[in-house]
Amino acid sequence: MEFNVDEIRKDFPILHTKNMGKDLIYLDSAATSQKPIQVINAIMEYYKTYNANIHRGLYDISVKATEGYTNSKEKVAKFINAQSYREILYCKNTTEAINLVALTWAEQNLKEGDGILLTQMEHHSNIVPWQILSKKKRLVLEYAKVENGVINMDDYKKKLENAPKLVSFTHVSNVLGSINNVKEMTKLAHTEGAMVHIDGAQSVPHMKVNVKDIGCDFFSFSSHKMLGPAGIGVLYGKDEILEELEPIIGGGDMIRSVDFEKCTWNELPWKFEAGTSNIEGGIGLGKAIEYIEGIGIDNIRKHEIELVRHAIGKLEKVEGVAVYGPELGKDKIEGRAGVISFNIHGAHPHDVATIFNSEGIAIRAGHHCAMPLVNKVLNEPAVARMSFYLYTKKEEIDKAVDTIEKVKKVLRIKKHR
Ligand code: 7TS
Repeated sequence: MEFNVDEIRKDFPILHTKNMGKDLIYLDSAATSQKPIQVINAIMEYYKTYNANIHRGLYDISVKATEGYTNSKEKVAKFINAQSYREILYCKNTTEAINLVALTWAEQNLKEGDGILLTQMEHHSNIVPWQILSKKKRLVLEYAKVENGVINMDDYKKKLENAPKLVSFTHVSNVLGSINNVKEMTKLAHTEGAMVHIDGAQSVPHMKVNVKDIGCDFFSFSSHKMLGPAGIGVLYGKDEILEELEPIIGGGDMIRSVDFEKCTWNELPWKFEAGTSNIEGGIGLGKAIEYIEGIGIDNIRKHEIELVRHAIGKLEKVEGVAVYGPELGKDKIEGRAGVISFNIHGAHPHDVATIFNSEGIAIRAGHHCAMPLVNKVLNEPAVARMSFYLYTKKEEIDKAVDTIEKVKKVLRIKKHR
């Protein structure tokens, strides 16, 4: 199918609304994506016509709801090339998915003195659960260095020599936009005998991800960043690993049988999903994947590469603007996702975002839940960030770049030397 951004935008009602009386320009898709009408309608249809609990009804609408929920797991499995939907655990979001790895596999397998290797570009959700666990079990946390916007692979290899038991890293940085070579990183970690978890919150929505090809043991992502509803996220885990793990939340649906003294677990993936599930979330996520597949994930990636090329080309010409991330240059664009963090010399990013808002433009400013990266590696208190998706237009980026001049004027920033 021909990729046509104007046609795509017709599916997103919010893109036709106003912000501060101006046409909304939404450049914060790394925080959360907008939702197409197909997803909104799928959720509405569920509530209007077949709302029922799943896995328990013998009546038609419950069977239909169960099918909708289970089918969505099959779609997720196919989308990331998992073996089967047994490997797809639903939870709240990427954060909860990572915590689930910490509270199950890591809790059940690590002991005092064991190491966990992360990188300096992680989101807090891939730092804090490990810090909590490390404190409890006296583990050793290390971070592979980030330099010039990318992971220093020599440092990564050196830290792997300390034989960490688990390595957990992001696929795409939500601040730098860098795309990590996760297949190579996984291979290296496995060679040293480590388990591998990958945070795919910023990759799965934007590029083809094949967990089997990558070879990782666990992989996490969120529905709300990939056109689906909030409140549902995915933890992929290899069947044989999940099979061995003990569940941590007990209750209805996750058991096969319960007696007064003991119980037995349900089969995967239900062993990890106690209680009534986020049914509308599953159905909405299934529809979001259908939508992405209709457009083609590779077409989305191509569109975003063009947007980044366009944005970098424009930003490079603006005086007094620092762009963070992997080295620039035309041949390097493909190593970047549609995330561009920047600062305007002499302007606090919060002022930048406020002035952008007055022009109808939504961007994010702050530490982007990656304080160690922003404060210690980039050495900034905060950065402003534009992020793109399939519905972003070059004209919107032009408007954003033009607004930088307005920021300079409003804040009376003198010519930068
Ligand atoms: N990992 C990465 C790389 C992320 O970018 C985010 C969210 C998360 C994990 C957590 O996802 P959640 O769905 O559990 O919240 N990132 C951002 C962001 O960049 N701006 O707002 C949320």
